[in-house]
Amino acid sequence: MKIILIIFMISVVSSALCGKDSDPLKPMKAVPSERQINWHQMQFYGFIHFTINTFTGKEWGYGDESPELFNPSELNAEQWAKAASDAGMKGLILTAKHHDGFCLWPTKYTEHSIKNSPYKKGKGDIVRELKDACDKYNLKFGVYLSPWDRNHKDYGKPQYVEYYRNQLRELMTNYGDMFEIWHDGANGGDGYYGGDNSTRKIDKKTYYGWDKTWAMIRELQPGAVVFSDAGPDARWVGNEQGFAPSTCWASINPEGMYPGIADTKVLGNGTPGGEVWRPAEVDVSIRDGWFFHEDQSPKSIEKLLQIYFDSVGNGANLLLNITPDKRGLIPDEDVKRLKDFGSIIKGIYKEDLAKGKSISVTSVRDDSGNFDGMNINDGDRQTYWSAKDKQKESQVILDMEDNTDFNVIRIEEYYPLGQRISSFSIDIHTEDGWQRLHTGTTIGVRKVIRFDKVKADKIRLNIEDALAVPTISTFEVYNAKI
Ligand code: FUL
Repeated sequence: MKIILIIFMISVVSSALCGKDSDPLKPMKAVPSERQINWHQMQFYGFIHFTINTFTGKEWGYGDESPELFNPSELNAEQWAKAASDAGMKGLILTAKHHDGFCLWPTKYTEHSIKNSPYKKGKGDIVRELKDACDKYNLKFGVYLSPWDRNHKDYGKPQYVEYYRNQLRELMTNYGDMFEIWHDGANGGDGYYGGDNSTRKIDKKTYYGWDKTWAMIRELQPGAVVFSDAGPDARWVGNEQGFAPSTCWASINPEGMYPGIADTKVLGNGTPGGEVWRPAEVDVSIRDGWFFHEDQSPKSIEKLLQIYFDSVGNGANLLLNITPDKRGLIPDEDVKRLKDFGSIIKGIYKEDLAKGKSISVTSVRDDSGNFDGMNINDGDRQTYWSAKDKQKESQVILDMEDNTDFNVIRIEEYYPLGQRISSFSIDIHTEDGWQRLHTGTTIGVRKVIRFDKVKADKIRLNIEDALAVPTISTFEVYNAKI
């Protein structure tokens, strides 16, 4: 009897100290991998489109351009990295080789490269220069290596696929850790092809042997997210205008999708309850073209902000392209635009007005403490609230105590357990009672919404429908100068 009593007391004391065992929440079928979670946290990074096209004024080089044309007079990769860092970007992806086949590093597999250009008398290596600059500015680094190669004589034959893999291996072995490898799905068919000047058709489903290539990437760069129209880690959002649709699921059913073959609507919206976690990345250029052209100018701050809310705000990652000019420098106007944009975005998140305010929820999953409402606004996006099992409709009410001005709300589901919410609304309590502020569909990894400034003393999140019992890891409120 004594022993039983002692055991009972120990268990009471330990549950008081550690919280009761909680009832584990069943994950959705599709959940992110660790590399995808790290990638989601980056949110915003940059693309650098720079190659022989910068000197010819083209967007797609034919593949017959002489390496002699590549001669940036003042190239400074640290200027690129600083501009990216000032913009708030967390990494840079470089076009190591675009469709024209010209390589920005001295690859041993072709003569069509920087080693036969006047740049640094053939001793240059822009992949190395940018990687070092990224290290200096604490940016992650990645490469774009175009599968389509309009220069290579063997394009369309099995030998070219070996060449492509050899180049990838070279890049992934000699330049340190990479956070993303970018496979473009574009292919126009015609090209120089070693002087053949022909049109070569390939079967996008089978030609490149993607499974083998991706297995090699996994082996050499296990932390790198592989991007293409069809993943396998991140998917193209289906447009180059700078937005993810407001309904954007991170999950998708992958059948029939290959790099260069995918339904753009599905790429945009994703698939509720889809089989695999394959989130969207929004790629868009700061200027009209992907490469620098004299007669173009950078997008306005208002346009960039709209792109930010329509991409990052809809749970996608934003890949904003910047265009070094013929000097090898990002034009002053763009540098300034990026810096201004970066400080505005940083300014939005200066003070979370919801943090630590009292919060009430319709139900809590259990009394372990692991799913409490206060996890939503404790300033930690890793802790979360969840309702009782099967309770898909729920409300969260945040008491702001006083009338408070705000114009931005940021919400996240606890997405390591999968994406659940399919319909929600937000109400505010003002002197005139409760009013509807916003209605939406998905939240997922992130929903950041902006609206004209309102004043309210309470904010209510109504979760109206979900695929499974919902989770919310953060609900943040900002009064931003935008
Ligand atoms: C497209 C390419 O054809 C463009 O030139 C650019 O590289 C863009 C990011 O992807 O598919």
